[in-house]
Amino acid sequence: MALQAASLVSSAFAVPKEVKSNASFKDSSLFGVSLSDHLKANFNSSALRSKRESNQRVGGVRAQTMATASPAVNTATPEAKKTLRKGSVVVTGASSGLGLATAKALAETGKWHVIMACRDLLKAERAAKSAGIAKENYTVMHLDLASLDSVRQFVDNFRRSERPLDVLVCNAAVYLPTAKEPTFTAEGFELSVGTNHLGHFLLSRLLLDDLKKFDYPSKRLIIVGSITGNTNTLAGNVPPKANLGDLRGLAGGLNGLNSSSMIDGGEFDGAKAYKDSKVCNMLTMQEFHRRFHEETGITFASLYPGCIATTGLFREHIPLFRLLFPPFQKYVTKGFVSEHEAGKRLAQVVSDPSLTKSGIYWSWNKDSASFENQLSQEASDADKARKVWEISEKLVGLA
Ligand code: LMG
Ligand code: NDP
Ligand code: PMR
Repeated sequence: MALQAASLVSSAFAVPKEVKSNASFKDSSLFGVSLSDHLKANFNSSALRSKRESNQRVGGVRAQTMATASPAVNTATPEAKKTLRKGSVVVTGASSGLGLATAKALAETGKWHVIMACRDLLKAERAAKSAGIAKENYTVMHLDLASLDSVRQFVDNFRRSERPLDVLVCNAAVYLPTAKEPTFTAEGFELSVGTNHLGHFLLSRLLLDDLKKFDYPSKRLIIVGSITGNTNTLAGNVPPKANLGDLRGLAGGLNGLNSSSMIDGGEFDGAKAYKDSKVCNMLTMQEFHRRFHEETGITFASLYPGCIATTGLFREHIPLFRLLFPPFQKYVTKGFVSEHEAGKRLAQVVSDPSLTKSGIYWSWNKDSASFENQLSQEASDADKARKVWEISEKLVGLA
């Protein structure tokens, strides 16, 4: 145990080569923060702030709250359309936590119509109401990421609604830290990786065509990542650590029958499966960037929004954990962030004109300034990203 803790501490405190020269000890190792990146991010955001006003579009889209409501594309001339209509953003898992806070933050600007893509329509509708999101600024549509049929159905429904797609936010996730045995999606994939990665993988692959179609000034595809999938941080070194290994379990379909339910082929571990799924999310974002950024101009991004220790993500954890985790993050690690603050951060990645750079994993400092963070070695391994992409294509029926 002592040995384990010691190795945990030493690897967590190792300073990444790239930031050695100008990052402080605390910046680079504890929270994965590089001071130089922080300064760069600050500079960029103030330099580009003046562009913001001219880039923001207001107006045109009709209010609706039903998935089946009539088309809402602005019928003005292409030029007018470019300058007049609201942005249209799909947020998965917008019925609670980060997704809901992001939907609220975007809706409140009056410049976005949020499509809340949720598995529980009633819960989503209630959540939107109690968060005070104005009716004309959101639409709830059904999406269960644990079923690939549901993902395809969502894409069909979305297309039939004839709404534009300007930004897609892959936010939904499940975390099953106390599960002793694996559970599975409709197609038989282990639930955490099946939902968090494979469901989103299919969704974003299908909706890429839709993103390409519309002429919004800044189109983005965002996949929420996390610090706990990054082993170059202290948080990422709390066992069990993320590790995709040689992907043998993923290649076998994660079905727990003729293959392991874990990506690396090991024994089922719910906390590890979640962290592995976040590594897949971050790898997928970079593979999208490599394959499609130049051709499409779409911005591909991931982020760590901070430790939002109060969300529903921890609903399956033991009550003692849920009680102690928020004060631990607030007062010990100081990594805590409120749902409101985290929602503003993700909303920034959706709409801030200073965050158009593609292929970036965004994080924030304590004063909530965004910076380009460094991913762990595994989460930035281009060869692994390609392999995860190719295997995932087969699993979801795209190849
Ligand atoms: C597994 O447990 C779970 O079994 C699994 O279900 C899943 O949740 C998984 O990764 C997720 O974790 C991991 C287990 C192993 O961790 C624990 O059991 C820790 C329980 C504590 C939970 C946190 C909330 C409660 C905190 C109590 C608040 C009191 C404050 C005490 C502060 C103590 C700080 C350490 O974890 C380990 O093996 C841990 C190994 C030993 C930990 C040593 C950590 C060394 C780090 C150095 C200290 C740095 C302190 C923080 C930085 C402060 C900087 C200002
Ligand atoms: P929540 O549990 O509050 O929100 C997760 C959302 O995902 C819920 O709306 C949930 O729906 C939805 N969801 C779960 N399964 C499915 C499914 N099969 N189909 C459709 N939607 C589904 O957690 P958070 O807000 O904390 O998590 C949001 C994102 O933030 C996740 O990607 C998580 O990994 C990430 N994150 C969170 C951190 C934190 O500290 N909380 C830190 C870093 C990253 P329902 O309401 O119906 O349950
Ligand atoms: Mg972690 C140093 C800072 C830090 C940060 C920013 C997080 C974030 N955590 C940190 C440190 C620690 N955590 C330490 C030192 C411990 C051992 C006491 C610790 C423990 C811990 C547990 C048991 N932490 C956790 C858990 C969870 O169950 C959460 C998890 O891993 O879910 C996959 C979690 C988290 N810690 C975080 C964040 C953001 C989480 C939520 C998980 C996520 O969404 O990635």
